[in-house]
Amino acid sequence: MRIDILTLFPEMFAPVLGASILKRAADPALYEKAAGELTLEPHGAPVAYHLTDIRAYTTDKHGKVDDRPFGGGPGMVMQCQPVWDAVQAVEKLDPRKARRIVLSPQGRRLDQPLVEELAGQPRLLLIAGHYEGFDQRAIDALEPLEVSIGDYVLSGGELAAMVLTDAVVRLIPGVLGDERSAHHESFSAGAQGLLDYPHYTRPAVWQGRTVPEVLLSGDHARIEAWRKEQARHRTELRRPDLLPPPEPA
Ligand code: 9D3
Repeated sequence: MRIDILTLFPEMFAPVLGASILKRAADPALYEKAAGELTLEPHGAPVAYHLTDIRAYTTDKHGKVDDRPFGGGPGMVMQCQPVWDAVQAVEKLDPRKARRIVLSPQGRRLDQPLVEELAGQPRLLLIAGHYEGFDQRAIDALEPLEVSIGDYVLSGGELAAMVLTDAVVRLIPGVLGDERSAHHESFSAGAQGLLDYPHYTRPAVWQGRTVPEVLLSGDHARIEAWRKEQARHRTELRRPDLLPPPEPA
């Protein structure tokens, strides 16, 4: 998958795309043996990131990309021209049709089903805004999917673009070292399911706190039943909204 990110702050992305799973996903050295079984980008990794500074496309001689809102009010609005021209230029860099996504507080709330749908696309083009947002005519012309990551106020769309990228990239075949990790969660915890059960590791006693006896028993049927019970109990307490609705009487 190719992921294009259009932003006024490309430098915000380097530390996030350059660490851990997101870094590995774009590293061709890790996929030399897997070629043939996986869909790889031209450089030989499952994912290619391409960052674009929207300011590079402004025709304003002072590099301006925003202006005051018509009708008055606080803040600044991102102008149509730089965003539109940046999208046109970037889309030409690859023949694949990009799924255009604008990160916006007005967007569809990101959830695991949407993440899964996006993970199946060959190319995403993420547009992150800053200031009060985009001139509505840019949205109307681009016809993007608008996506929000939740009901709280961020100072821009950049962190939202990184959250979406992280959630999507870990689902792309070949990216997670242990294929069970992503698969497992659709059956137990995670999306549409239950919260996770509690985890423990060594030492067996820490500051006088012990590990539940069942986990040391070696009885895998009992362990599985205990974990299911814990997951259900936690979900009832913390996230009853995730449970299937009770049968009507
Ligand atoms: C007049 C109210 N404005 C400021 C409080 C609205 C506003 C404009 C721009 C609020 C936030 C932002 C910047 N946020 C995003 O671009 C954003 C976002 C978010 O704030 N929350 C959750 N998901 C997202 S996706 C993009």
